[in-house]
Amino acid sequence: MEPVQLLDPDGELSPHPRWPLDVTPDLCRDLFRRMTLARCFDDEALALQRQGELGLWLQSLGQEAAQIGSMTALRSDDYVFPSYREHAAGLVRGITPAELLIQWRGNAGSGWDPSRYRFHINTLVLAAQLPHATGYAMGVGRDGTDEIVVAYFGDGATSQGEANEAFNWAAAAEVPLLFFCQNNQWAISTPTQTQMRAPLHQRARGFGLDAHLVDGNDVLAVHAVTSAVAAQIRGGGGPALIEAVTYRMAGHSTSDDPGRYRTPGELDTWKDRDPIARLEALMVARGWLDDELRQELAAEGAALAAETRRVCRELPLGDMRALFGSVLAEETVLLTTERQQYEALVASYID
Ligand SMILES: Cc1ncc(C[n+]2csc(CCOP(=O)(O)OP(=O)(O)O)c2C)c(N)n1
Ligand SMILES: [Mg+2]
Repeated sequence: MEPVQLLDPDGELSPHPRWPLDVTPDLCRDLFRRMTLARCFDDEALALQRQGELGLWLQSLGQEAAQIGSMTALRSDDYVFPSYREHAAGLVRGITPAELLIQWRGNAGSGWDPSRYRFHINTLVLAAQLPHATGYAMGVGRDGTDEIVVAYFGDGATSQGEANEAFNWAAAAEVPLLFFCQNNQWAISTPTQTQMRAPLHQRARGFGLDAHLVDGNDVLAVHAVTSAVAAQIRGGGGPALIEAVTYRMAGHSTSDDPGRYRTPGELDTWKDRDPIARLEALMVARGWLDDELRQELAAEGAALAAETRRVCRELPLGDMRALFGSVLAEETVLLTTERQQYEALVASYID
């Protein structure tokens, strides 16, 4: 099965009979702006980590189309469960740079109020958000509203039992849930092809999910497919899964060196399929991207980067002692020892 594609890597647009999309200058400009700004933010966060201002960063580089094409196809009250790489998706909901960064600076367990943005906190335990999302969607279904629930996860996460339990449970209970997999070809250093024998969209059908394969680096295809599938779920059509074929253009995290396992030339192949360059090629060919818009975007990107730097350095310190009391109802002997060691360490600081 070929992934749905509207825009080829050279920016050539071909309408798709099954997935119609009104490709207007405004839609393209909006998607291009969001993807460009998301990349500016991601670049700045990477620089901050390298300067010691963040403990860790997981880049969304290369996955902007998958995240932004899908998020912009949702309604603002649809509830989203991210994993941990969905910064571009979070920006679509208006989550601020400070809120997106604070967890990675180690100053808080999570950064934002999920109910305010209808965007759940990050889940770092792979696939744990999928049964959560299924249970949440079950509640939404029983409330009788027409909002839908969307859960983002990676290719590697689908090897977890919880992912497969959630697929089955969601299908059996017919909940209003869209599973959105960003298949970025890698789970740290494990390539997708050693992770599974049957492609995910095929496996999903075995669970009774309506499943689709889309070119995740084609923002227009992602937007068209997600819009149609979201409408189908909203109309009572039951849960569905979208597998977006994309590529993690950076390391897994800032602690990873992809040079140790990635084949030479692989990155170059995917650079030729860059989601932003592809939309840019279309817009240039149609006369939808002029110098004025480029300058406007460059200024907006520089301002976002400056704001990101400023707020990062000003993030308030969290009280890390809370970590010792927030998991177990009663403190164990081991936890007491560790808390006392931590308090002694903090007391030993000169400043
Ligand atoms: C249950 C669990 N096992 C292992 C890990 C360690 N781990 C963190 S990310 C990751 C790879 C995940 O790959 P994928 O789901 O494809 O997402 P990606 O990072 O590529 O976006 C692993 C193994 C974890 N966080 N949780
Ligand atoms: Mg992956």
